[in-house]
Amino acid sequence: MDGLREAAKLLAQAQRVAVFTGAGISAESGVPTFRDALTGLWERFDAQSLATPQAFQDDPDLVWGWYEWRRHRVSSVRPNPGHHAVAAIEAHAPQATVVTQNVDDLHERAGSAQPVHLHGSLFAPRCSVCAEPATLPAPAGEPEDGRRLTPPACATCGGLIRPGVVWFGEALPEAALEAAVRAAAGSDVLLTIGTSGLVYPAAEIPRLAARSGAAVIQVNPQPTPLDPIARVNLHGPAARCLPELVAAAWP
Ligand code: BV8
Ligand code: ZN
Repeated sequence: MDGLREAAKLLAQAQRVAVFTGAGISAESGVPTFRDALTGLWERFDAQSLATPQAFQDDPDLVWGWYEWRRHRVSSVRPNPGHHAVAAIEAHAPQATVVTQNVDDLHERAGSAQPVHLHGSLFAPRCSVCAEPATLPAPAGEPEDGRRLTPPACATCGGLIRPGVVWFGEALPEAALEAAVRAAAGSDVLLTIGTSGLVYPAAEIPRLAARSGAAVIQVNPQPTPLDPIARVNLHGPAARCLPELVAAAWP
């Protein structure tokens, strides 16, 4: 049976579905994936060194400028058919949980009710000193790629506002990680979509699902370290494969 038919059969029969997404699901909306996020000025920097507390401490204007550029980019694009297909899975499956590594809001804007954000969000800035949530001005004109921007000051304590994302070396939000582990361990099917499966502990999620007996279906144009644990590998772009999968599972 070809991959799509087998995946559709698994999905249609599943009672509890976990959907695990990475930057690849937002690629066709025009959001650069993590590894090629560094377009323009950012080519000189390695994302993994910019997405750290140290980088923010050393040069808050550079880091804040990068995140504000990314937030404006996300606000200026739209969810793609891949995001909408994930919302359709949530509507059809008896029980479904969306867990994302992405810090964009495209799942929400496509209709997913409460995606679990393992790595936080571009839209939840907070004070780097007292952790007070901060409100951000609606994106004005997109800061041109790579402009430095001075982070606003916290209204409560005057500390620097930081992006509400999880940086390398920072712990994931406990509640989010727990919800993701519960969803993976309890799933019959886990769909892993558009992730290189390289960053931990998030990358444990699909592996945990497989260990717990779930059938893992991977959607990615490239091979990844998750290939061996996938029951089905759909080698194609999410914006094409996911709508095809939903149409085949629930004709
Ligand atoms: C932590 C937010 C400890 C910020 C991100 C073992 C255990 C625990 C930790 C570690 C460990 N080993 C190493 C570590 C440290 C580190 C880590 O994993 N390093 C890696 C590089 C080895 N982990 C951490 O630091 C984590 N913290 O462990 O803290 C701790 C514990 C207690 C107390 C204190 C400390 C925190 C990691 C979180 C980092 N933050 N994002 C921001 O966005 O700026 S990570 C970021 O990169 C993403 O969120 C994502 O998780 C990760 C990888 O990105 P992907 O989403 O996979 O995207 P990528 O670009 O890599 O790939 C895109 C894929 O899409 C590709 O496969 C491509 O083929 C595919 N694709 C392209 N187009 C399409 C497509 N697919 C479908 N359709 C398409 N059209
Ligand atoms: Zn503060």
